[in-house]
Amino acid sequence: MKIGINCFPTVGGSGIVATQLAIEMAKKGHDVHLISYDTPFLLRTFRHPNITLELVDILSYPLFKDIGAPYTILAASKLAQIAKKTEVELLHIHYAVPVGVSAYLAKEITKIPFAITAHGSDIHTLGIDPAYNPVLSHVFNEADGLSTVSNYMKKEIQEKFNYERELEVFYNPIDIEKYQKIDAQLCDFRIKHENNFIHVSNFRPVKNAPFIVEAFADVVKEHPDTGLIMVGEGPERKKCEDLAYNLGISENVTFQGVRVSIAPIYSCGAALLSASTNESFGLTLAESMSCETPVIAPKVGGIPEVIDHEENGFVYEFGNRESLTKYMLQLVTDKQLVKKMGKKGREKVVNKFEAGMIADQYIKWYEKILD
Ligand code: GMT
Repeated sequence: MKIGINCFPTVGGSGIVATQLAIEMAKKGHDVHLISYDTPFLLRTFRHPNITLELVDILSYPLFKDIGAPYTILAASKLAQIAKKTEVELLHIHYAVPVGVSAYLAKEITKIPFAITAHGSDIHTLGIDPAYNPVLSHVFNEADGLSTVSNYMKKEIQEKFNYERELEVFYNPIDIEKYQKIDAQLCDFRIKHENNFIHVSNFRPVKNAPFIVEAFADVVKEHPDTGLIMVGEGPERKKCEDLAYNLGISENVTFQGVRVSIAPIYSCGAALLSASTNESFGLTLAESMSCETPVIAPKVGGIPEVIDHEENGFVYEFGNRESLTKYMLQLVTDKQLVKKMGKKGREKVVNKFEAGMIADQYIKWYEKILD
């Protein structure tokens, strides 16, 4: 097959999922044209002859200084060019805003079919807003295929977009070779504390990261030799740093910035913590589970589809700090439980989220669309 896959190049989940899919397809012998405005994060450390990188030209103009370059048009032109110049049979757009609209335009120009995978905030934050909803509803109904990443998201789309056609659910693909437990002794990462909790995010307000720092401070009161390792970069990172300082736990909290290799960090955790206000799936939860580290996350969005409560982690009521700290303390004091839940988590990832298997599901979907 020859597929054009469009995504954001940043460390965000939709870009990672799209690039992982491109990698799996390339390994299976398919040709992928990966389209973005910069080299996607995973492609910086991976090369494959079956993957061609297609860059959207960002042509700006002084008149656009307040609104930014009209990316929808620029991407549409690129998609139309790819449709004309290459033998790509289908365009697959990851994250509906704004390139879903570009693909719709490219089809108007070239007749190339397109499919969209909605990932999260393109639906539950932007998509439901009247500023985006009418255009997205139209585009979804005109698309040749629409998929999303959890049953929660499927319901959201059906309810909020007047969408009654077929809607597939494909969970996030996890590279189970890359994400596997690494012996703490072999970690390229110096562990300062006896027990560690991990948080991995882009520190956007939706991740609610300061809540994690507050809950962690409660745990430190009882177990001073506990660390919190915060990975990633984003708007609320500094707020977390200041909060850690004000709560007198700066020594316990380390900020690692964006990391290419995080399996060693997941591997040294008693648990990965999430406090998100919404999460369509929760890619980092599944990555952590793949490394045999249990997860503690709120009962929002698609998270209950990823975590089986008390099996491979804990799900707490959103905003309930007492409940979060209770589960953290339980794991700090029970290493056997960490191990048991970790094994169950890995099992779930291997059976439900393994990247090659998820890629096969996408490929079947492409075949159905093109049939
Ligand atoms: O939707 C977003 O906020 C951004 C998106 C991204 O591009 O980073 O993340 C979403 O897509 C991931 C991959 O499908 C999911 O694992 C994340 O749960 C989801 N984020 C949210 O729903 C907040």
